[in-house]
Amino acid sequence: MKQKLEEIRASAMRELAEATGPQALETLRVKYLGKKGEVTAILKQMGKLTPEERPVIGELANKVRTFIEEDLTKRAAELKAEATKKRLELERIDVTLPGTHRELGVPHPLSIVLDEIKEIFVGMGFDIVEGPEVEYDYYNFEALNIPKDHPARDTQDTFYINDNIVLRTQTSPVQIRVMEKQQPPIRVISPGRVYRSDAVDATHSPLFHQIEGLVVDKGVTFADLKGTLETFVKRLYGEDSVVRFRPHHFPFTEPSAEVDVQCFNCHGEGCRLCKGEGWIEILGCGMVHPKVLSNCGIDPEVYSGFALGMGLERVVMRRYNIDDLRLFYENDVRFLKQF
Ligand code: 2NL
Repeated sequence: MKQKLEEIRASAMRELAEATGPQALETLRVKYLGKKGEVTAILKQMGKLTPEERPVIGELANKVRTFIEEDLTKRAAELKAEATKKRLELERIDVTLPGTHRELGVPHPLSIVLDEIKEIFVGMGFDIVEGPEVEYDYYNFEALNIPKDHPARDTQDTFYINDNIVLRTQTSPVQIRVMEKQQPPIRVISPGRVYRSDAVDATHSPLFHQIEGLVVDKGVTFADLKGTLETFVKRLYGEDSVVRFRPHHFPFTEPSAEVDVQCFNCHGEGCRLCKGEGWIEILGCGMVHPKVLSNCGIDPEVYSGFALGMGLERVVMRRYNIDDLRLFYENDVRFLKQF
């Protein structure tokens, strides 16, 4: 019996060393220590032994059981450590590898400058309004005092949807709609897409962007127009900018003017940038024509106002020294990434 116990101990040791997982360990535990296990079988046969043999074999059997129990625990810990090591090996990452780079977009140059322009006008108390790009002939021309025979109305210059409906050629119709709905005081700018039937080249596109502004209240004068626009130009081009108002004609304003800023490159001397002029035209403006006010239900005897309009593309081209308008619409990332 003593020899049998020694054999059990030896084979348990061998088999435990070969066990490869918790399932195998459990099987071995049952095989040796379970109710029908080999060590248990020995203990059950103790009755057959002489009183002298019993304590000796009993002690040995208990030792063997303890030994196997300890071995099971030890082997379980070993297997767990091995598994952890294997998993760590599998999950190993090389922190020195370059990361996967996510490309981040940037605002379009037209958006950058438009945001700046909006910010300046909002800072002076203007609201931003938007309106339809497909517009009635009435709002785009008639209400703005643009006569039926005006060249702007020519189908050569304007996209007609039908006799009454056009793609807006300026954002003024948005402001006409504001005046129709709302009595003064009015202080709004209307940025947006506008359309003209032009062939595409470096300086023309059938779609471009305009920003118009409108102020109507009691006692608004040309001095308010000059002050507001001078402030605007200085905020946009720098406080040391020199501004000039030059008489002009628009059907919807009277008197009207164009605003030039002195060339920042040659300071008025004349250079390539300003084409020898010394000045660069940036916007058109004027006092809202009384007929336009009355068209919208605003009494020109009580109220007066000024309006302005500018092309966004031209401002952006000058800002970034871009010589071809088509770059704005082609969405070539090599161009767009630079801003
Ligand atoms: C230019 C000139 C201008 C306006 C737009 C306007 C709007 C209303 C009433 C009166 Cl609702 N006028 N707009 C006035 C003067 C000039 O635009 O050169 N734009 C690119």
